[in-house]
Amino acid sequence: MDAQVKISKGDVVDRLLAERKSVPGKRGSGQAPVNIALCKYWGKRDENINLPCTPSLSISLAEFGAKTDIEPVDSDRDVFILNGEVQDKASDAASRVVEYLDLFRTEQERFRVESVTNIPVAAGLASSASGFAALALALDDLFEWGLERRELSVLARLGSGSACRSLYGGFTEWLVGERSDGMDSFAVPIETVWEDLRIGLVEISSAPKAIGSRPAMSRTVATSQFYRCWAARVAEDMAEIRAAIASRDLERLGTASEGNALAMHATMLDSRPAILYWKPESVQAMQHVWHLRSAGVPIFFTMDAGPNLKLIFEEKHTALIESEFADVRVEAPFAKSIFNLF
Ligand code: 2P0
Repeated sequence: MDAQVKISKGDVVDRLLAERKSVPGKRGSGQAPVNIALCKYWGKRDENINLPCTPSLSISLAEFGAKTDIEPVDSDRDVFILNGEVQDKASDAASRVVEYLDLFRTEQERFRVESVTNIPVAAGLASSASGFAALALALDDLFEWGLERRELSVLARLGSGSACRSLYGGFTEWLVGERSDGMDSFAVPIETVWEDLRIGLVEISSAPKAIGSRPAMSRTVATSQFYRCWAARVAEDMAEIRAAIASRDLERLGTASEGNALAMHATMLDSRPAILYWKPESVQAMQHVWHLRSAGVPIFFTMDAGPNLKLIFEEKHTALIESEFADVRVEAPFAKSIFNLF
């Protein structure tokens, strides 16, 4: 494919839906889990259609996610209701939903989208990934496209990159792909079940971030010299994390995941101007993890584009972790079957 041709989201949708129905039914719904990256997505090779520079790998949380219902409305504008509240059409959340719906509708069609999330506001988890995955599923239901998961993963990716990983429970890998239209850049499930694995959510701050992950990623790619090492870092960490999952080796999983998160933040620190999401309490919590580890407790952390920590450990250390980290919320990613969140 000619790398010079600029592909739009509309082009991708046309390719995926060429032979599909374009008349909506009465109603559609979908639900999708939150995911936490163990090997991070940081940096796009195409900002138009959210194509990543590197592959990434995540774990979905069994109990947190979004459920979305959609129906056509006889109105001159869309309505987006989030957790029972109608969102102002100028808000970031509503405009992203409206822009996404524009990809699928005829000029006159308007929709009512009602989304409910059960993600605790204070848990420090992003909701856009589960939100766009649930919306892609709801649209598939509404239009009766009957798309495969990997095609839905491509559609979800157009809303938010990491949303492509929220189409599955458990471990998921987002394949980087090489095509300029991104048809080979979608997520696939990793079949391993690791029942004893636990994720601890440590909330440091729920204040709005100084810079969103989208512009932060873009600035890192444009200005960070350290970013030039990122692809090699990811290649090594992906191999480690895949092997650790296959053998259910916590030490190996935690070492590679924690190191990958720190390396991502290092690329941000080397950006001009520098980007630092950590608070003093984030550093304290990291040092506490290291202190516990030096005392023989196998516990690791990962961090995303924010100040909060996600702890990685096994079930047998739950009581200890709960006593060491006040207010930690412990999640069992394999506790329930997903897509049955509500
Ligand atoms: C991740 N993050 O892998 C990484 C780690 C944040 C840090 O994916 O612009 O909201 O919609 O593609 O997916 C956050 O970025 O960005 C993210 P867009 P997205 O989970």
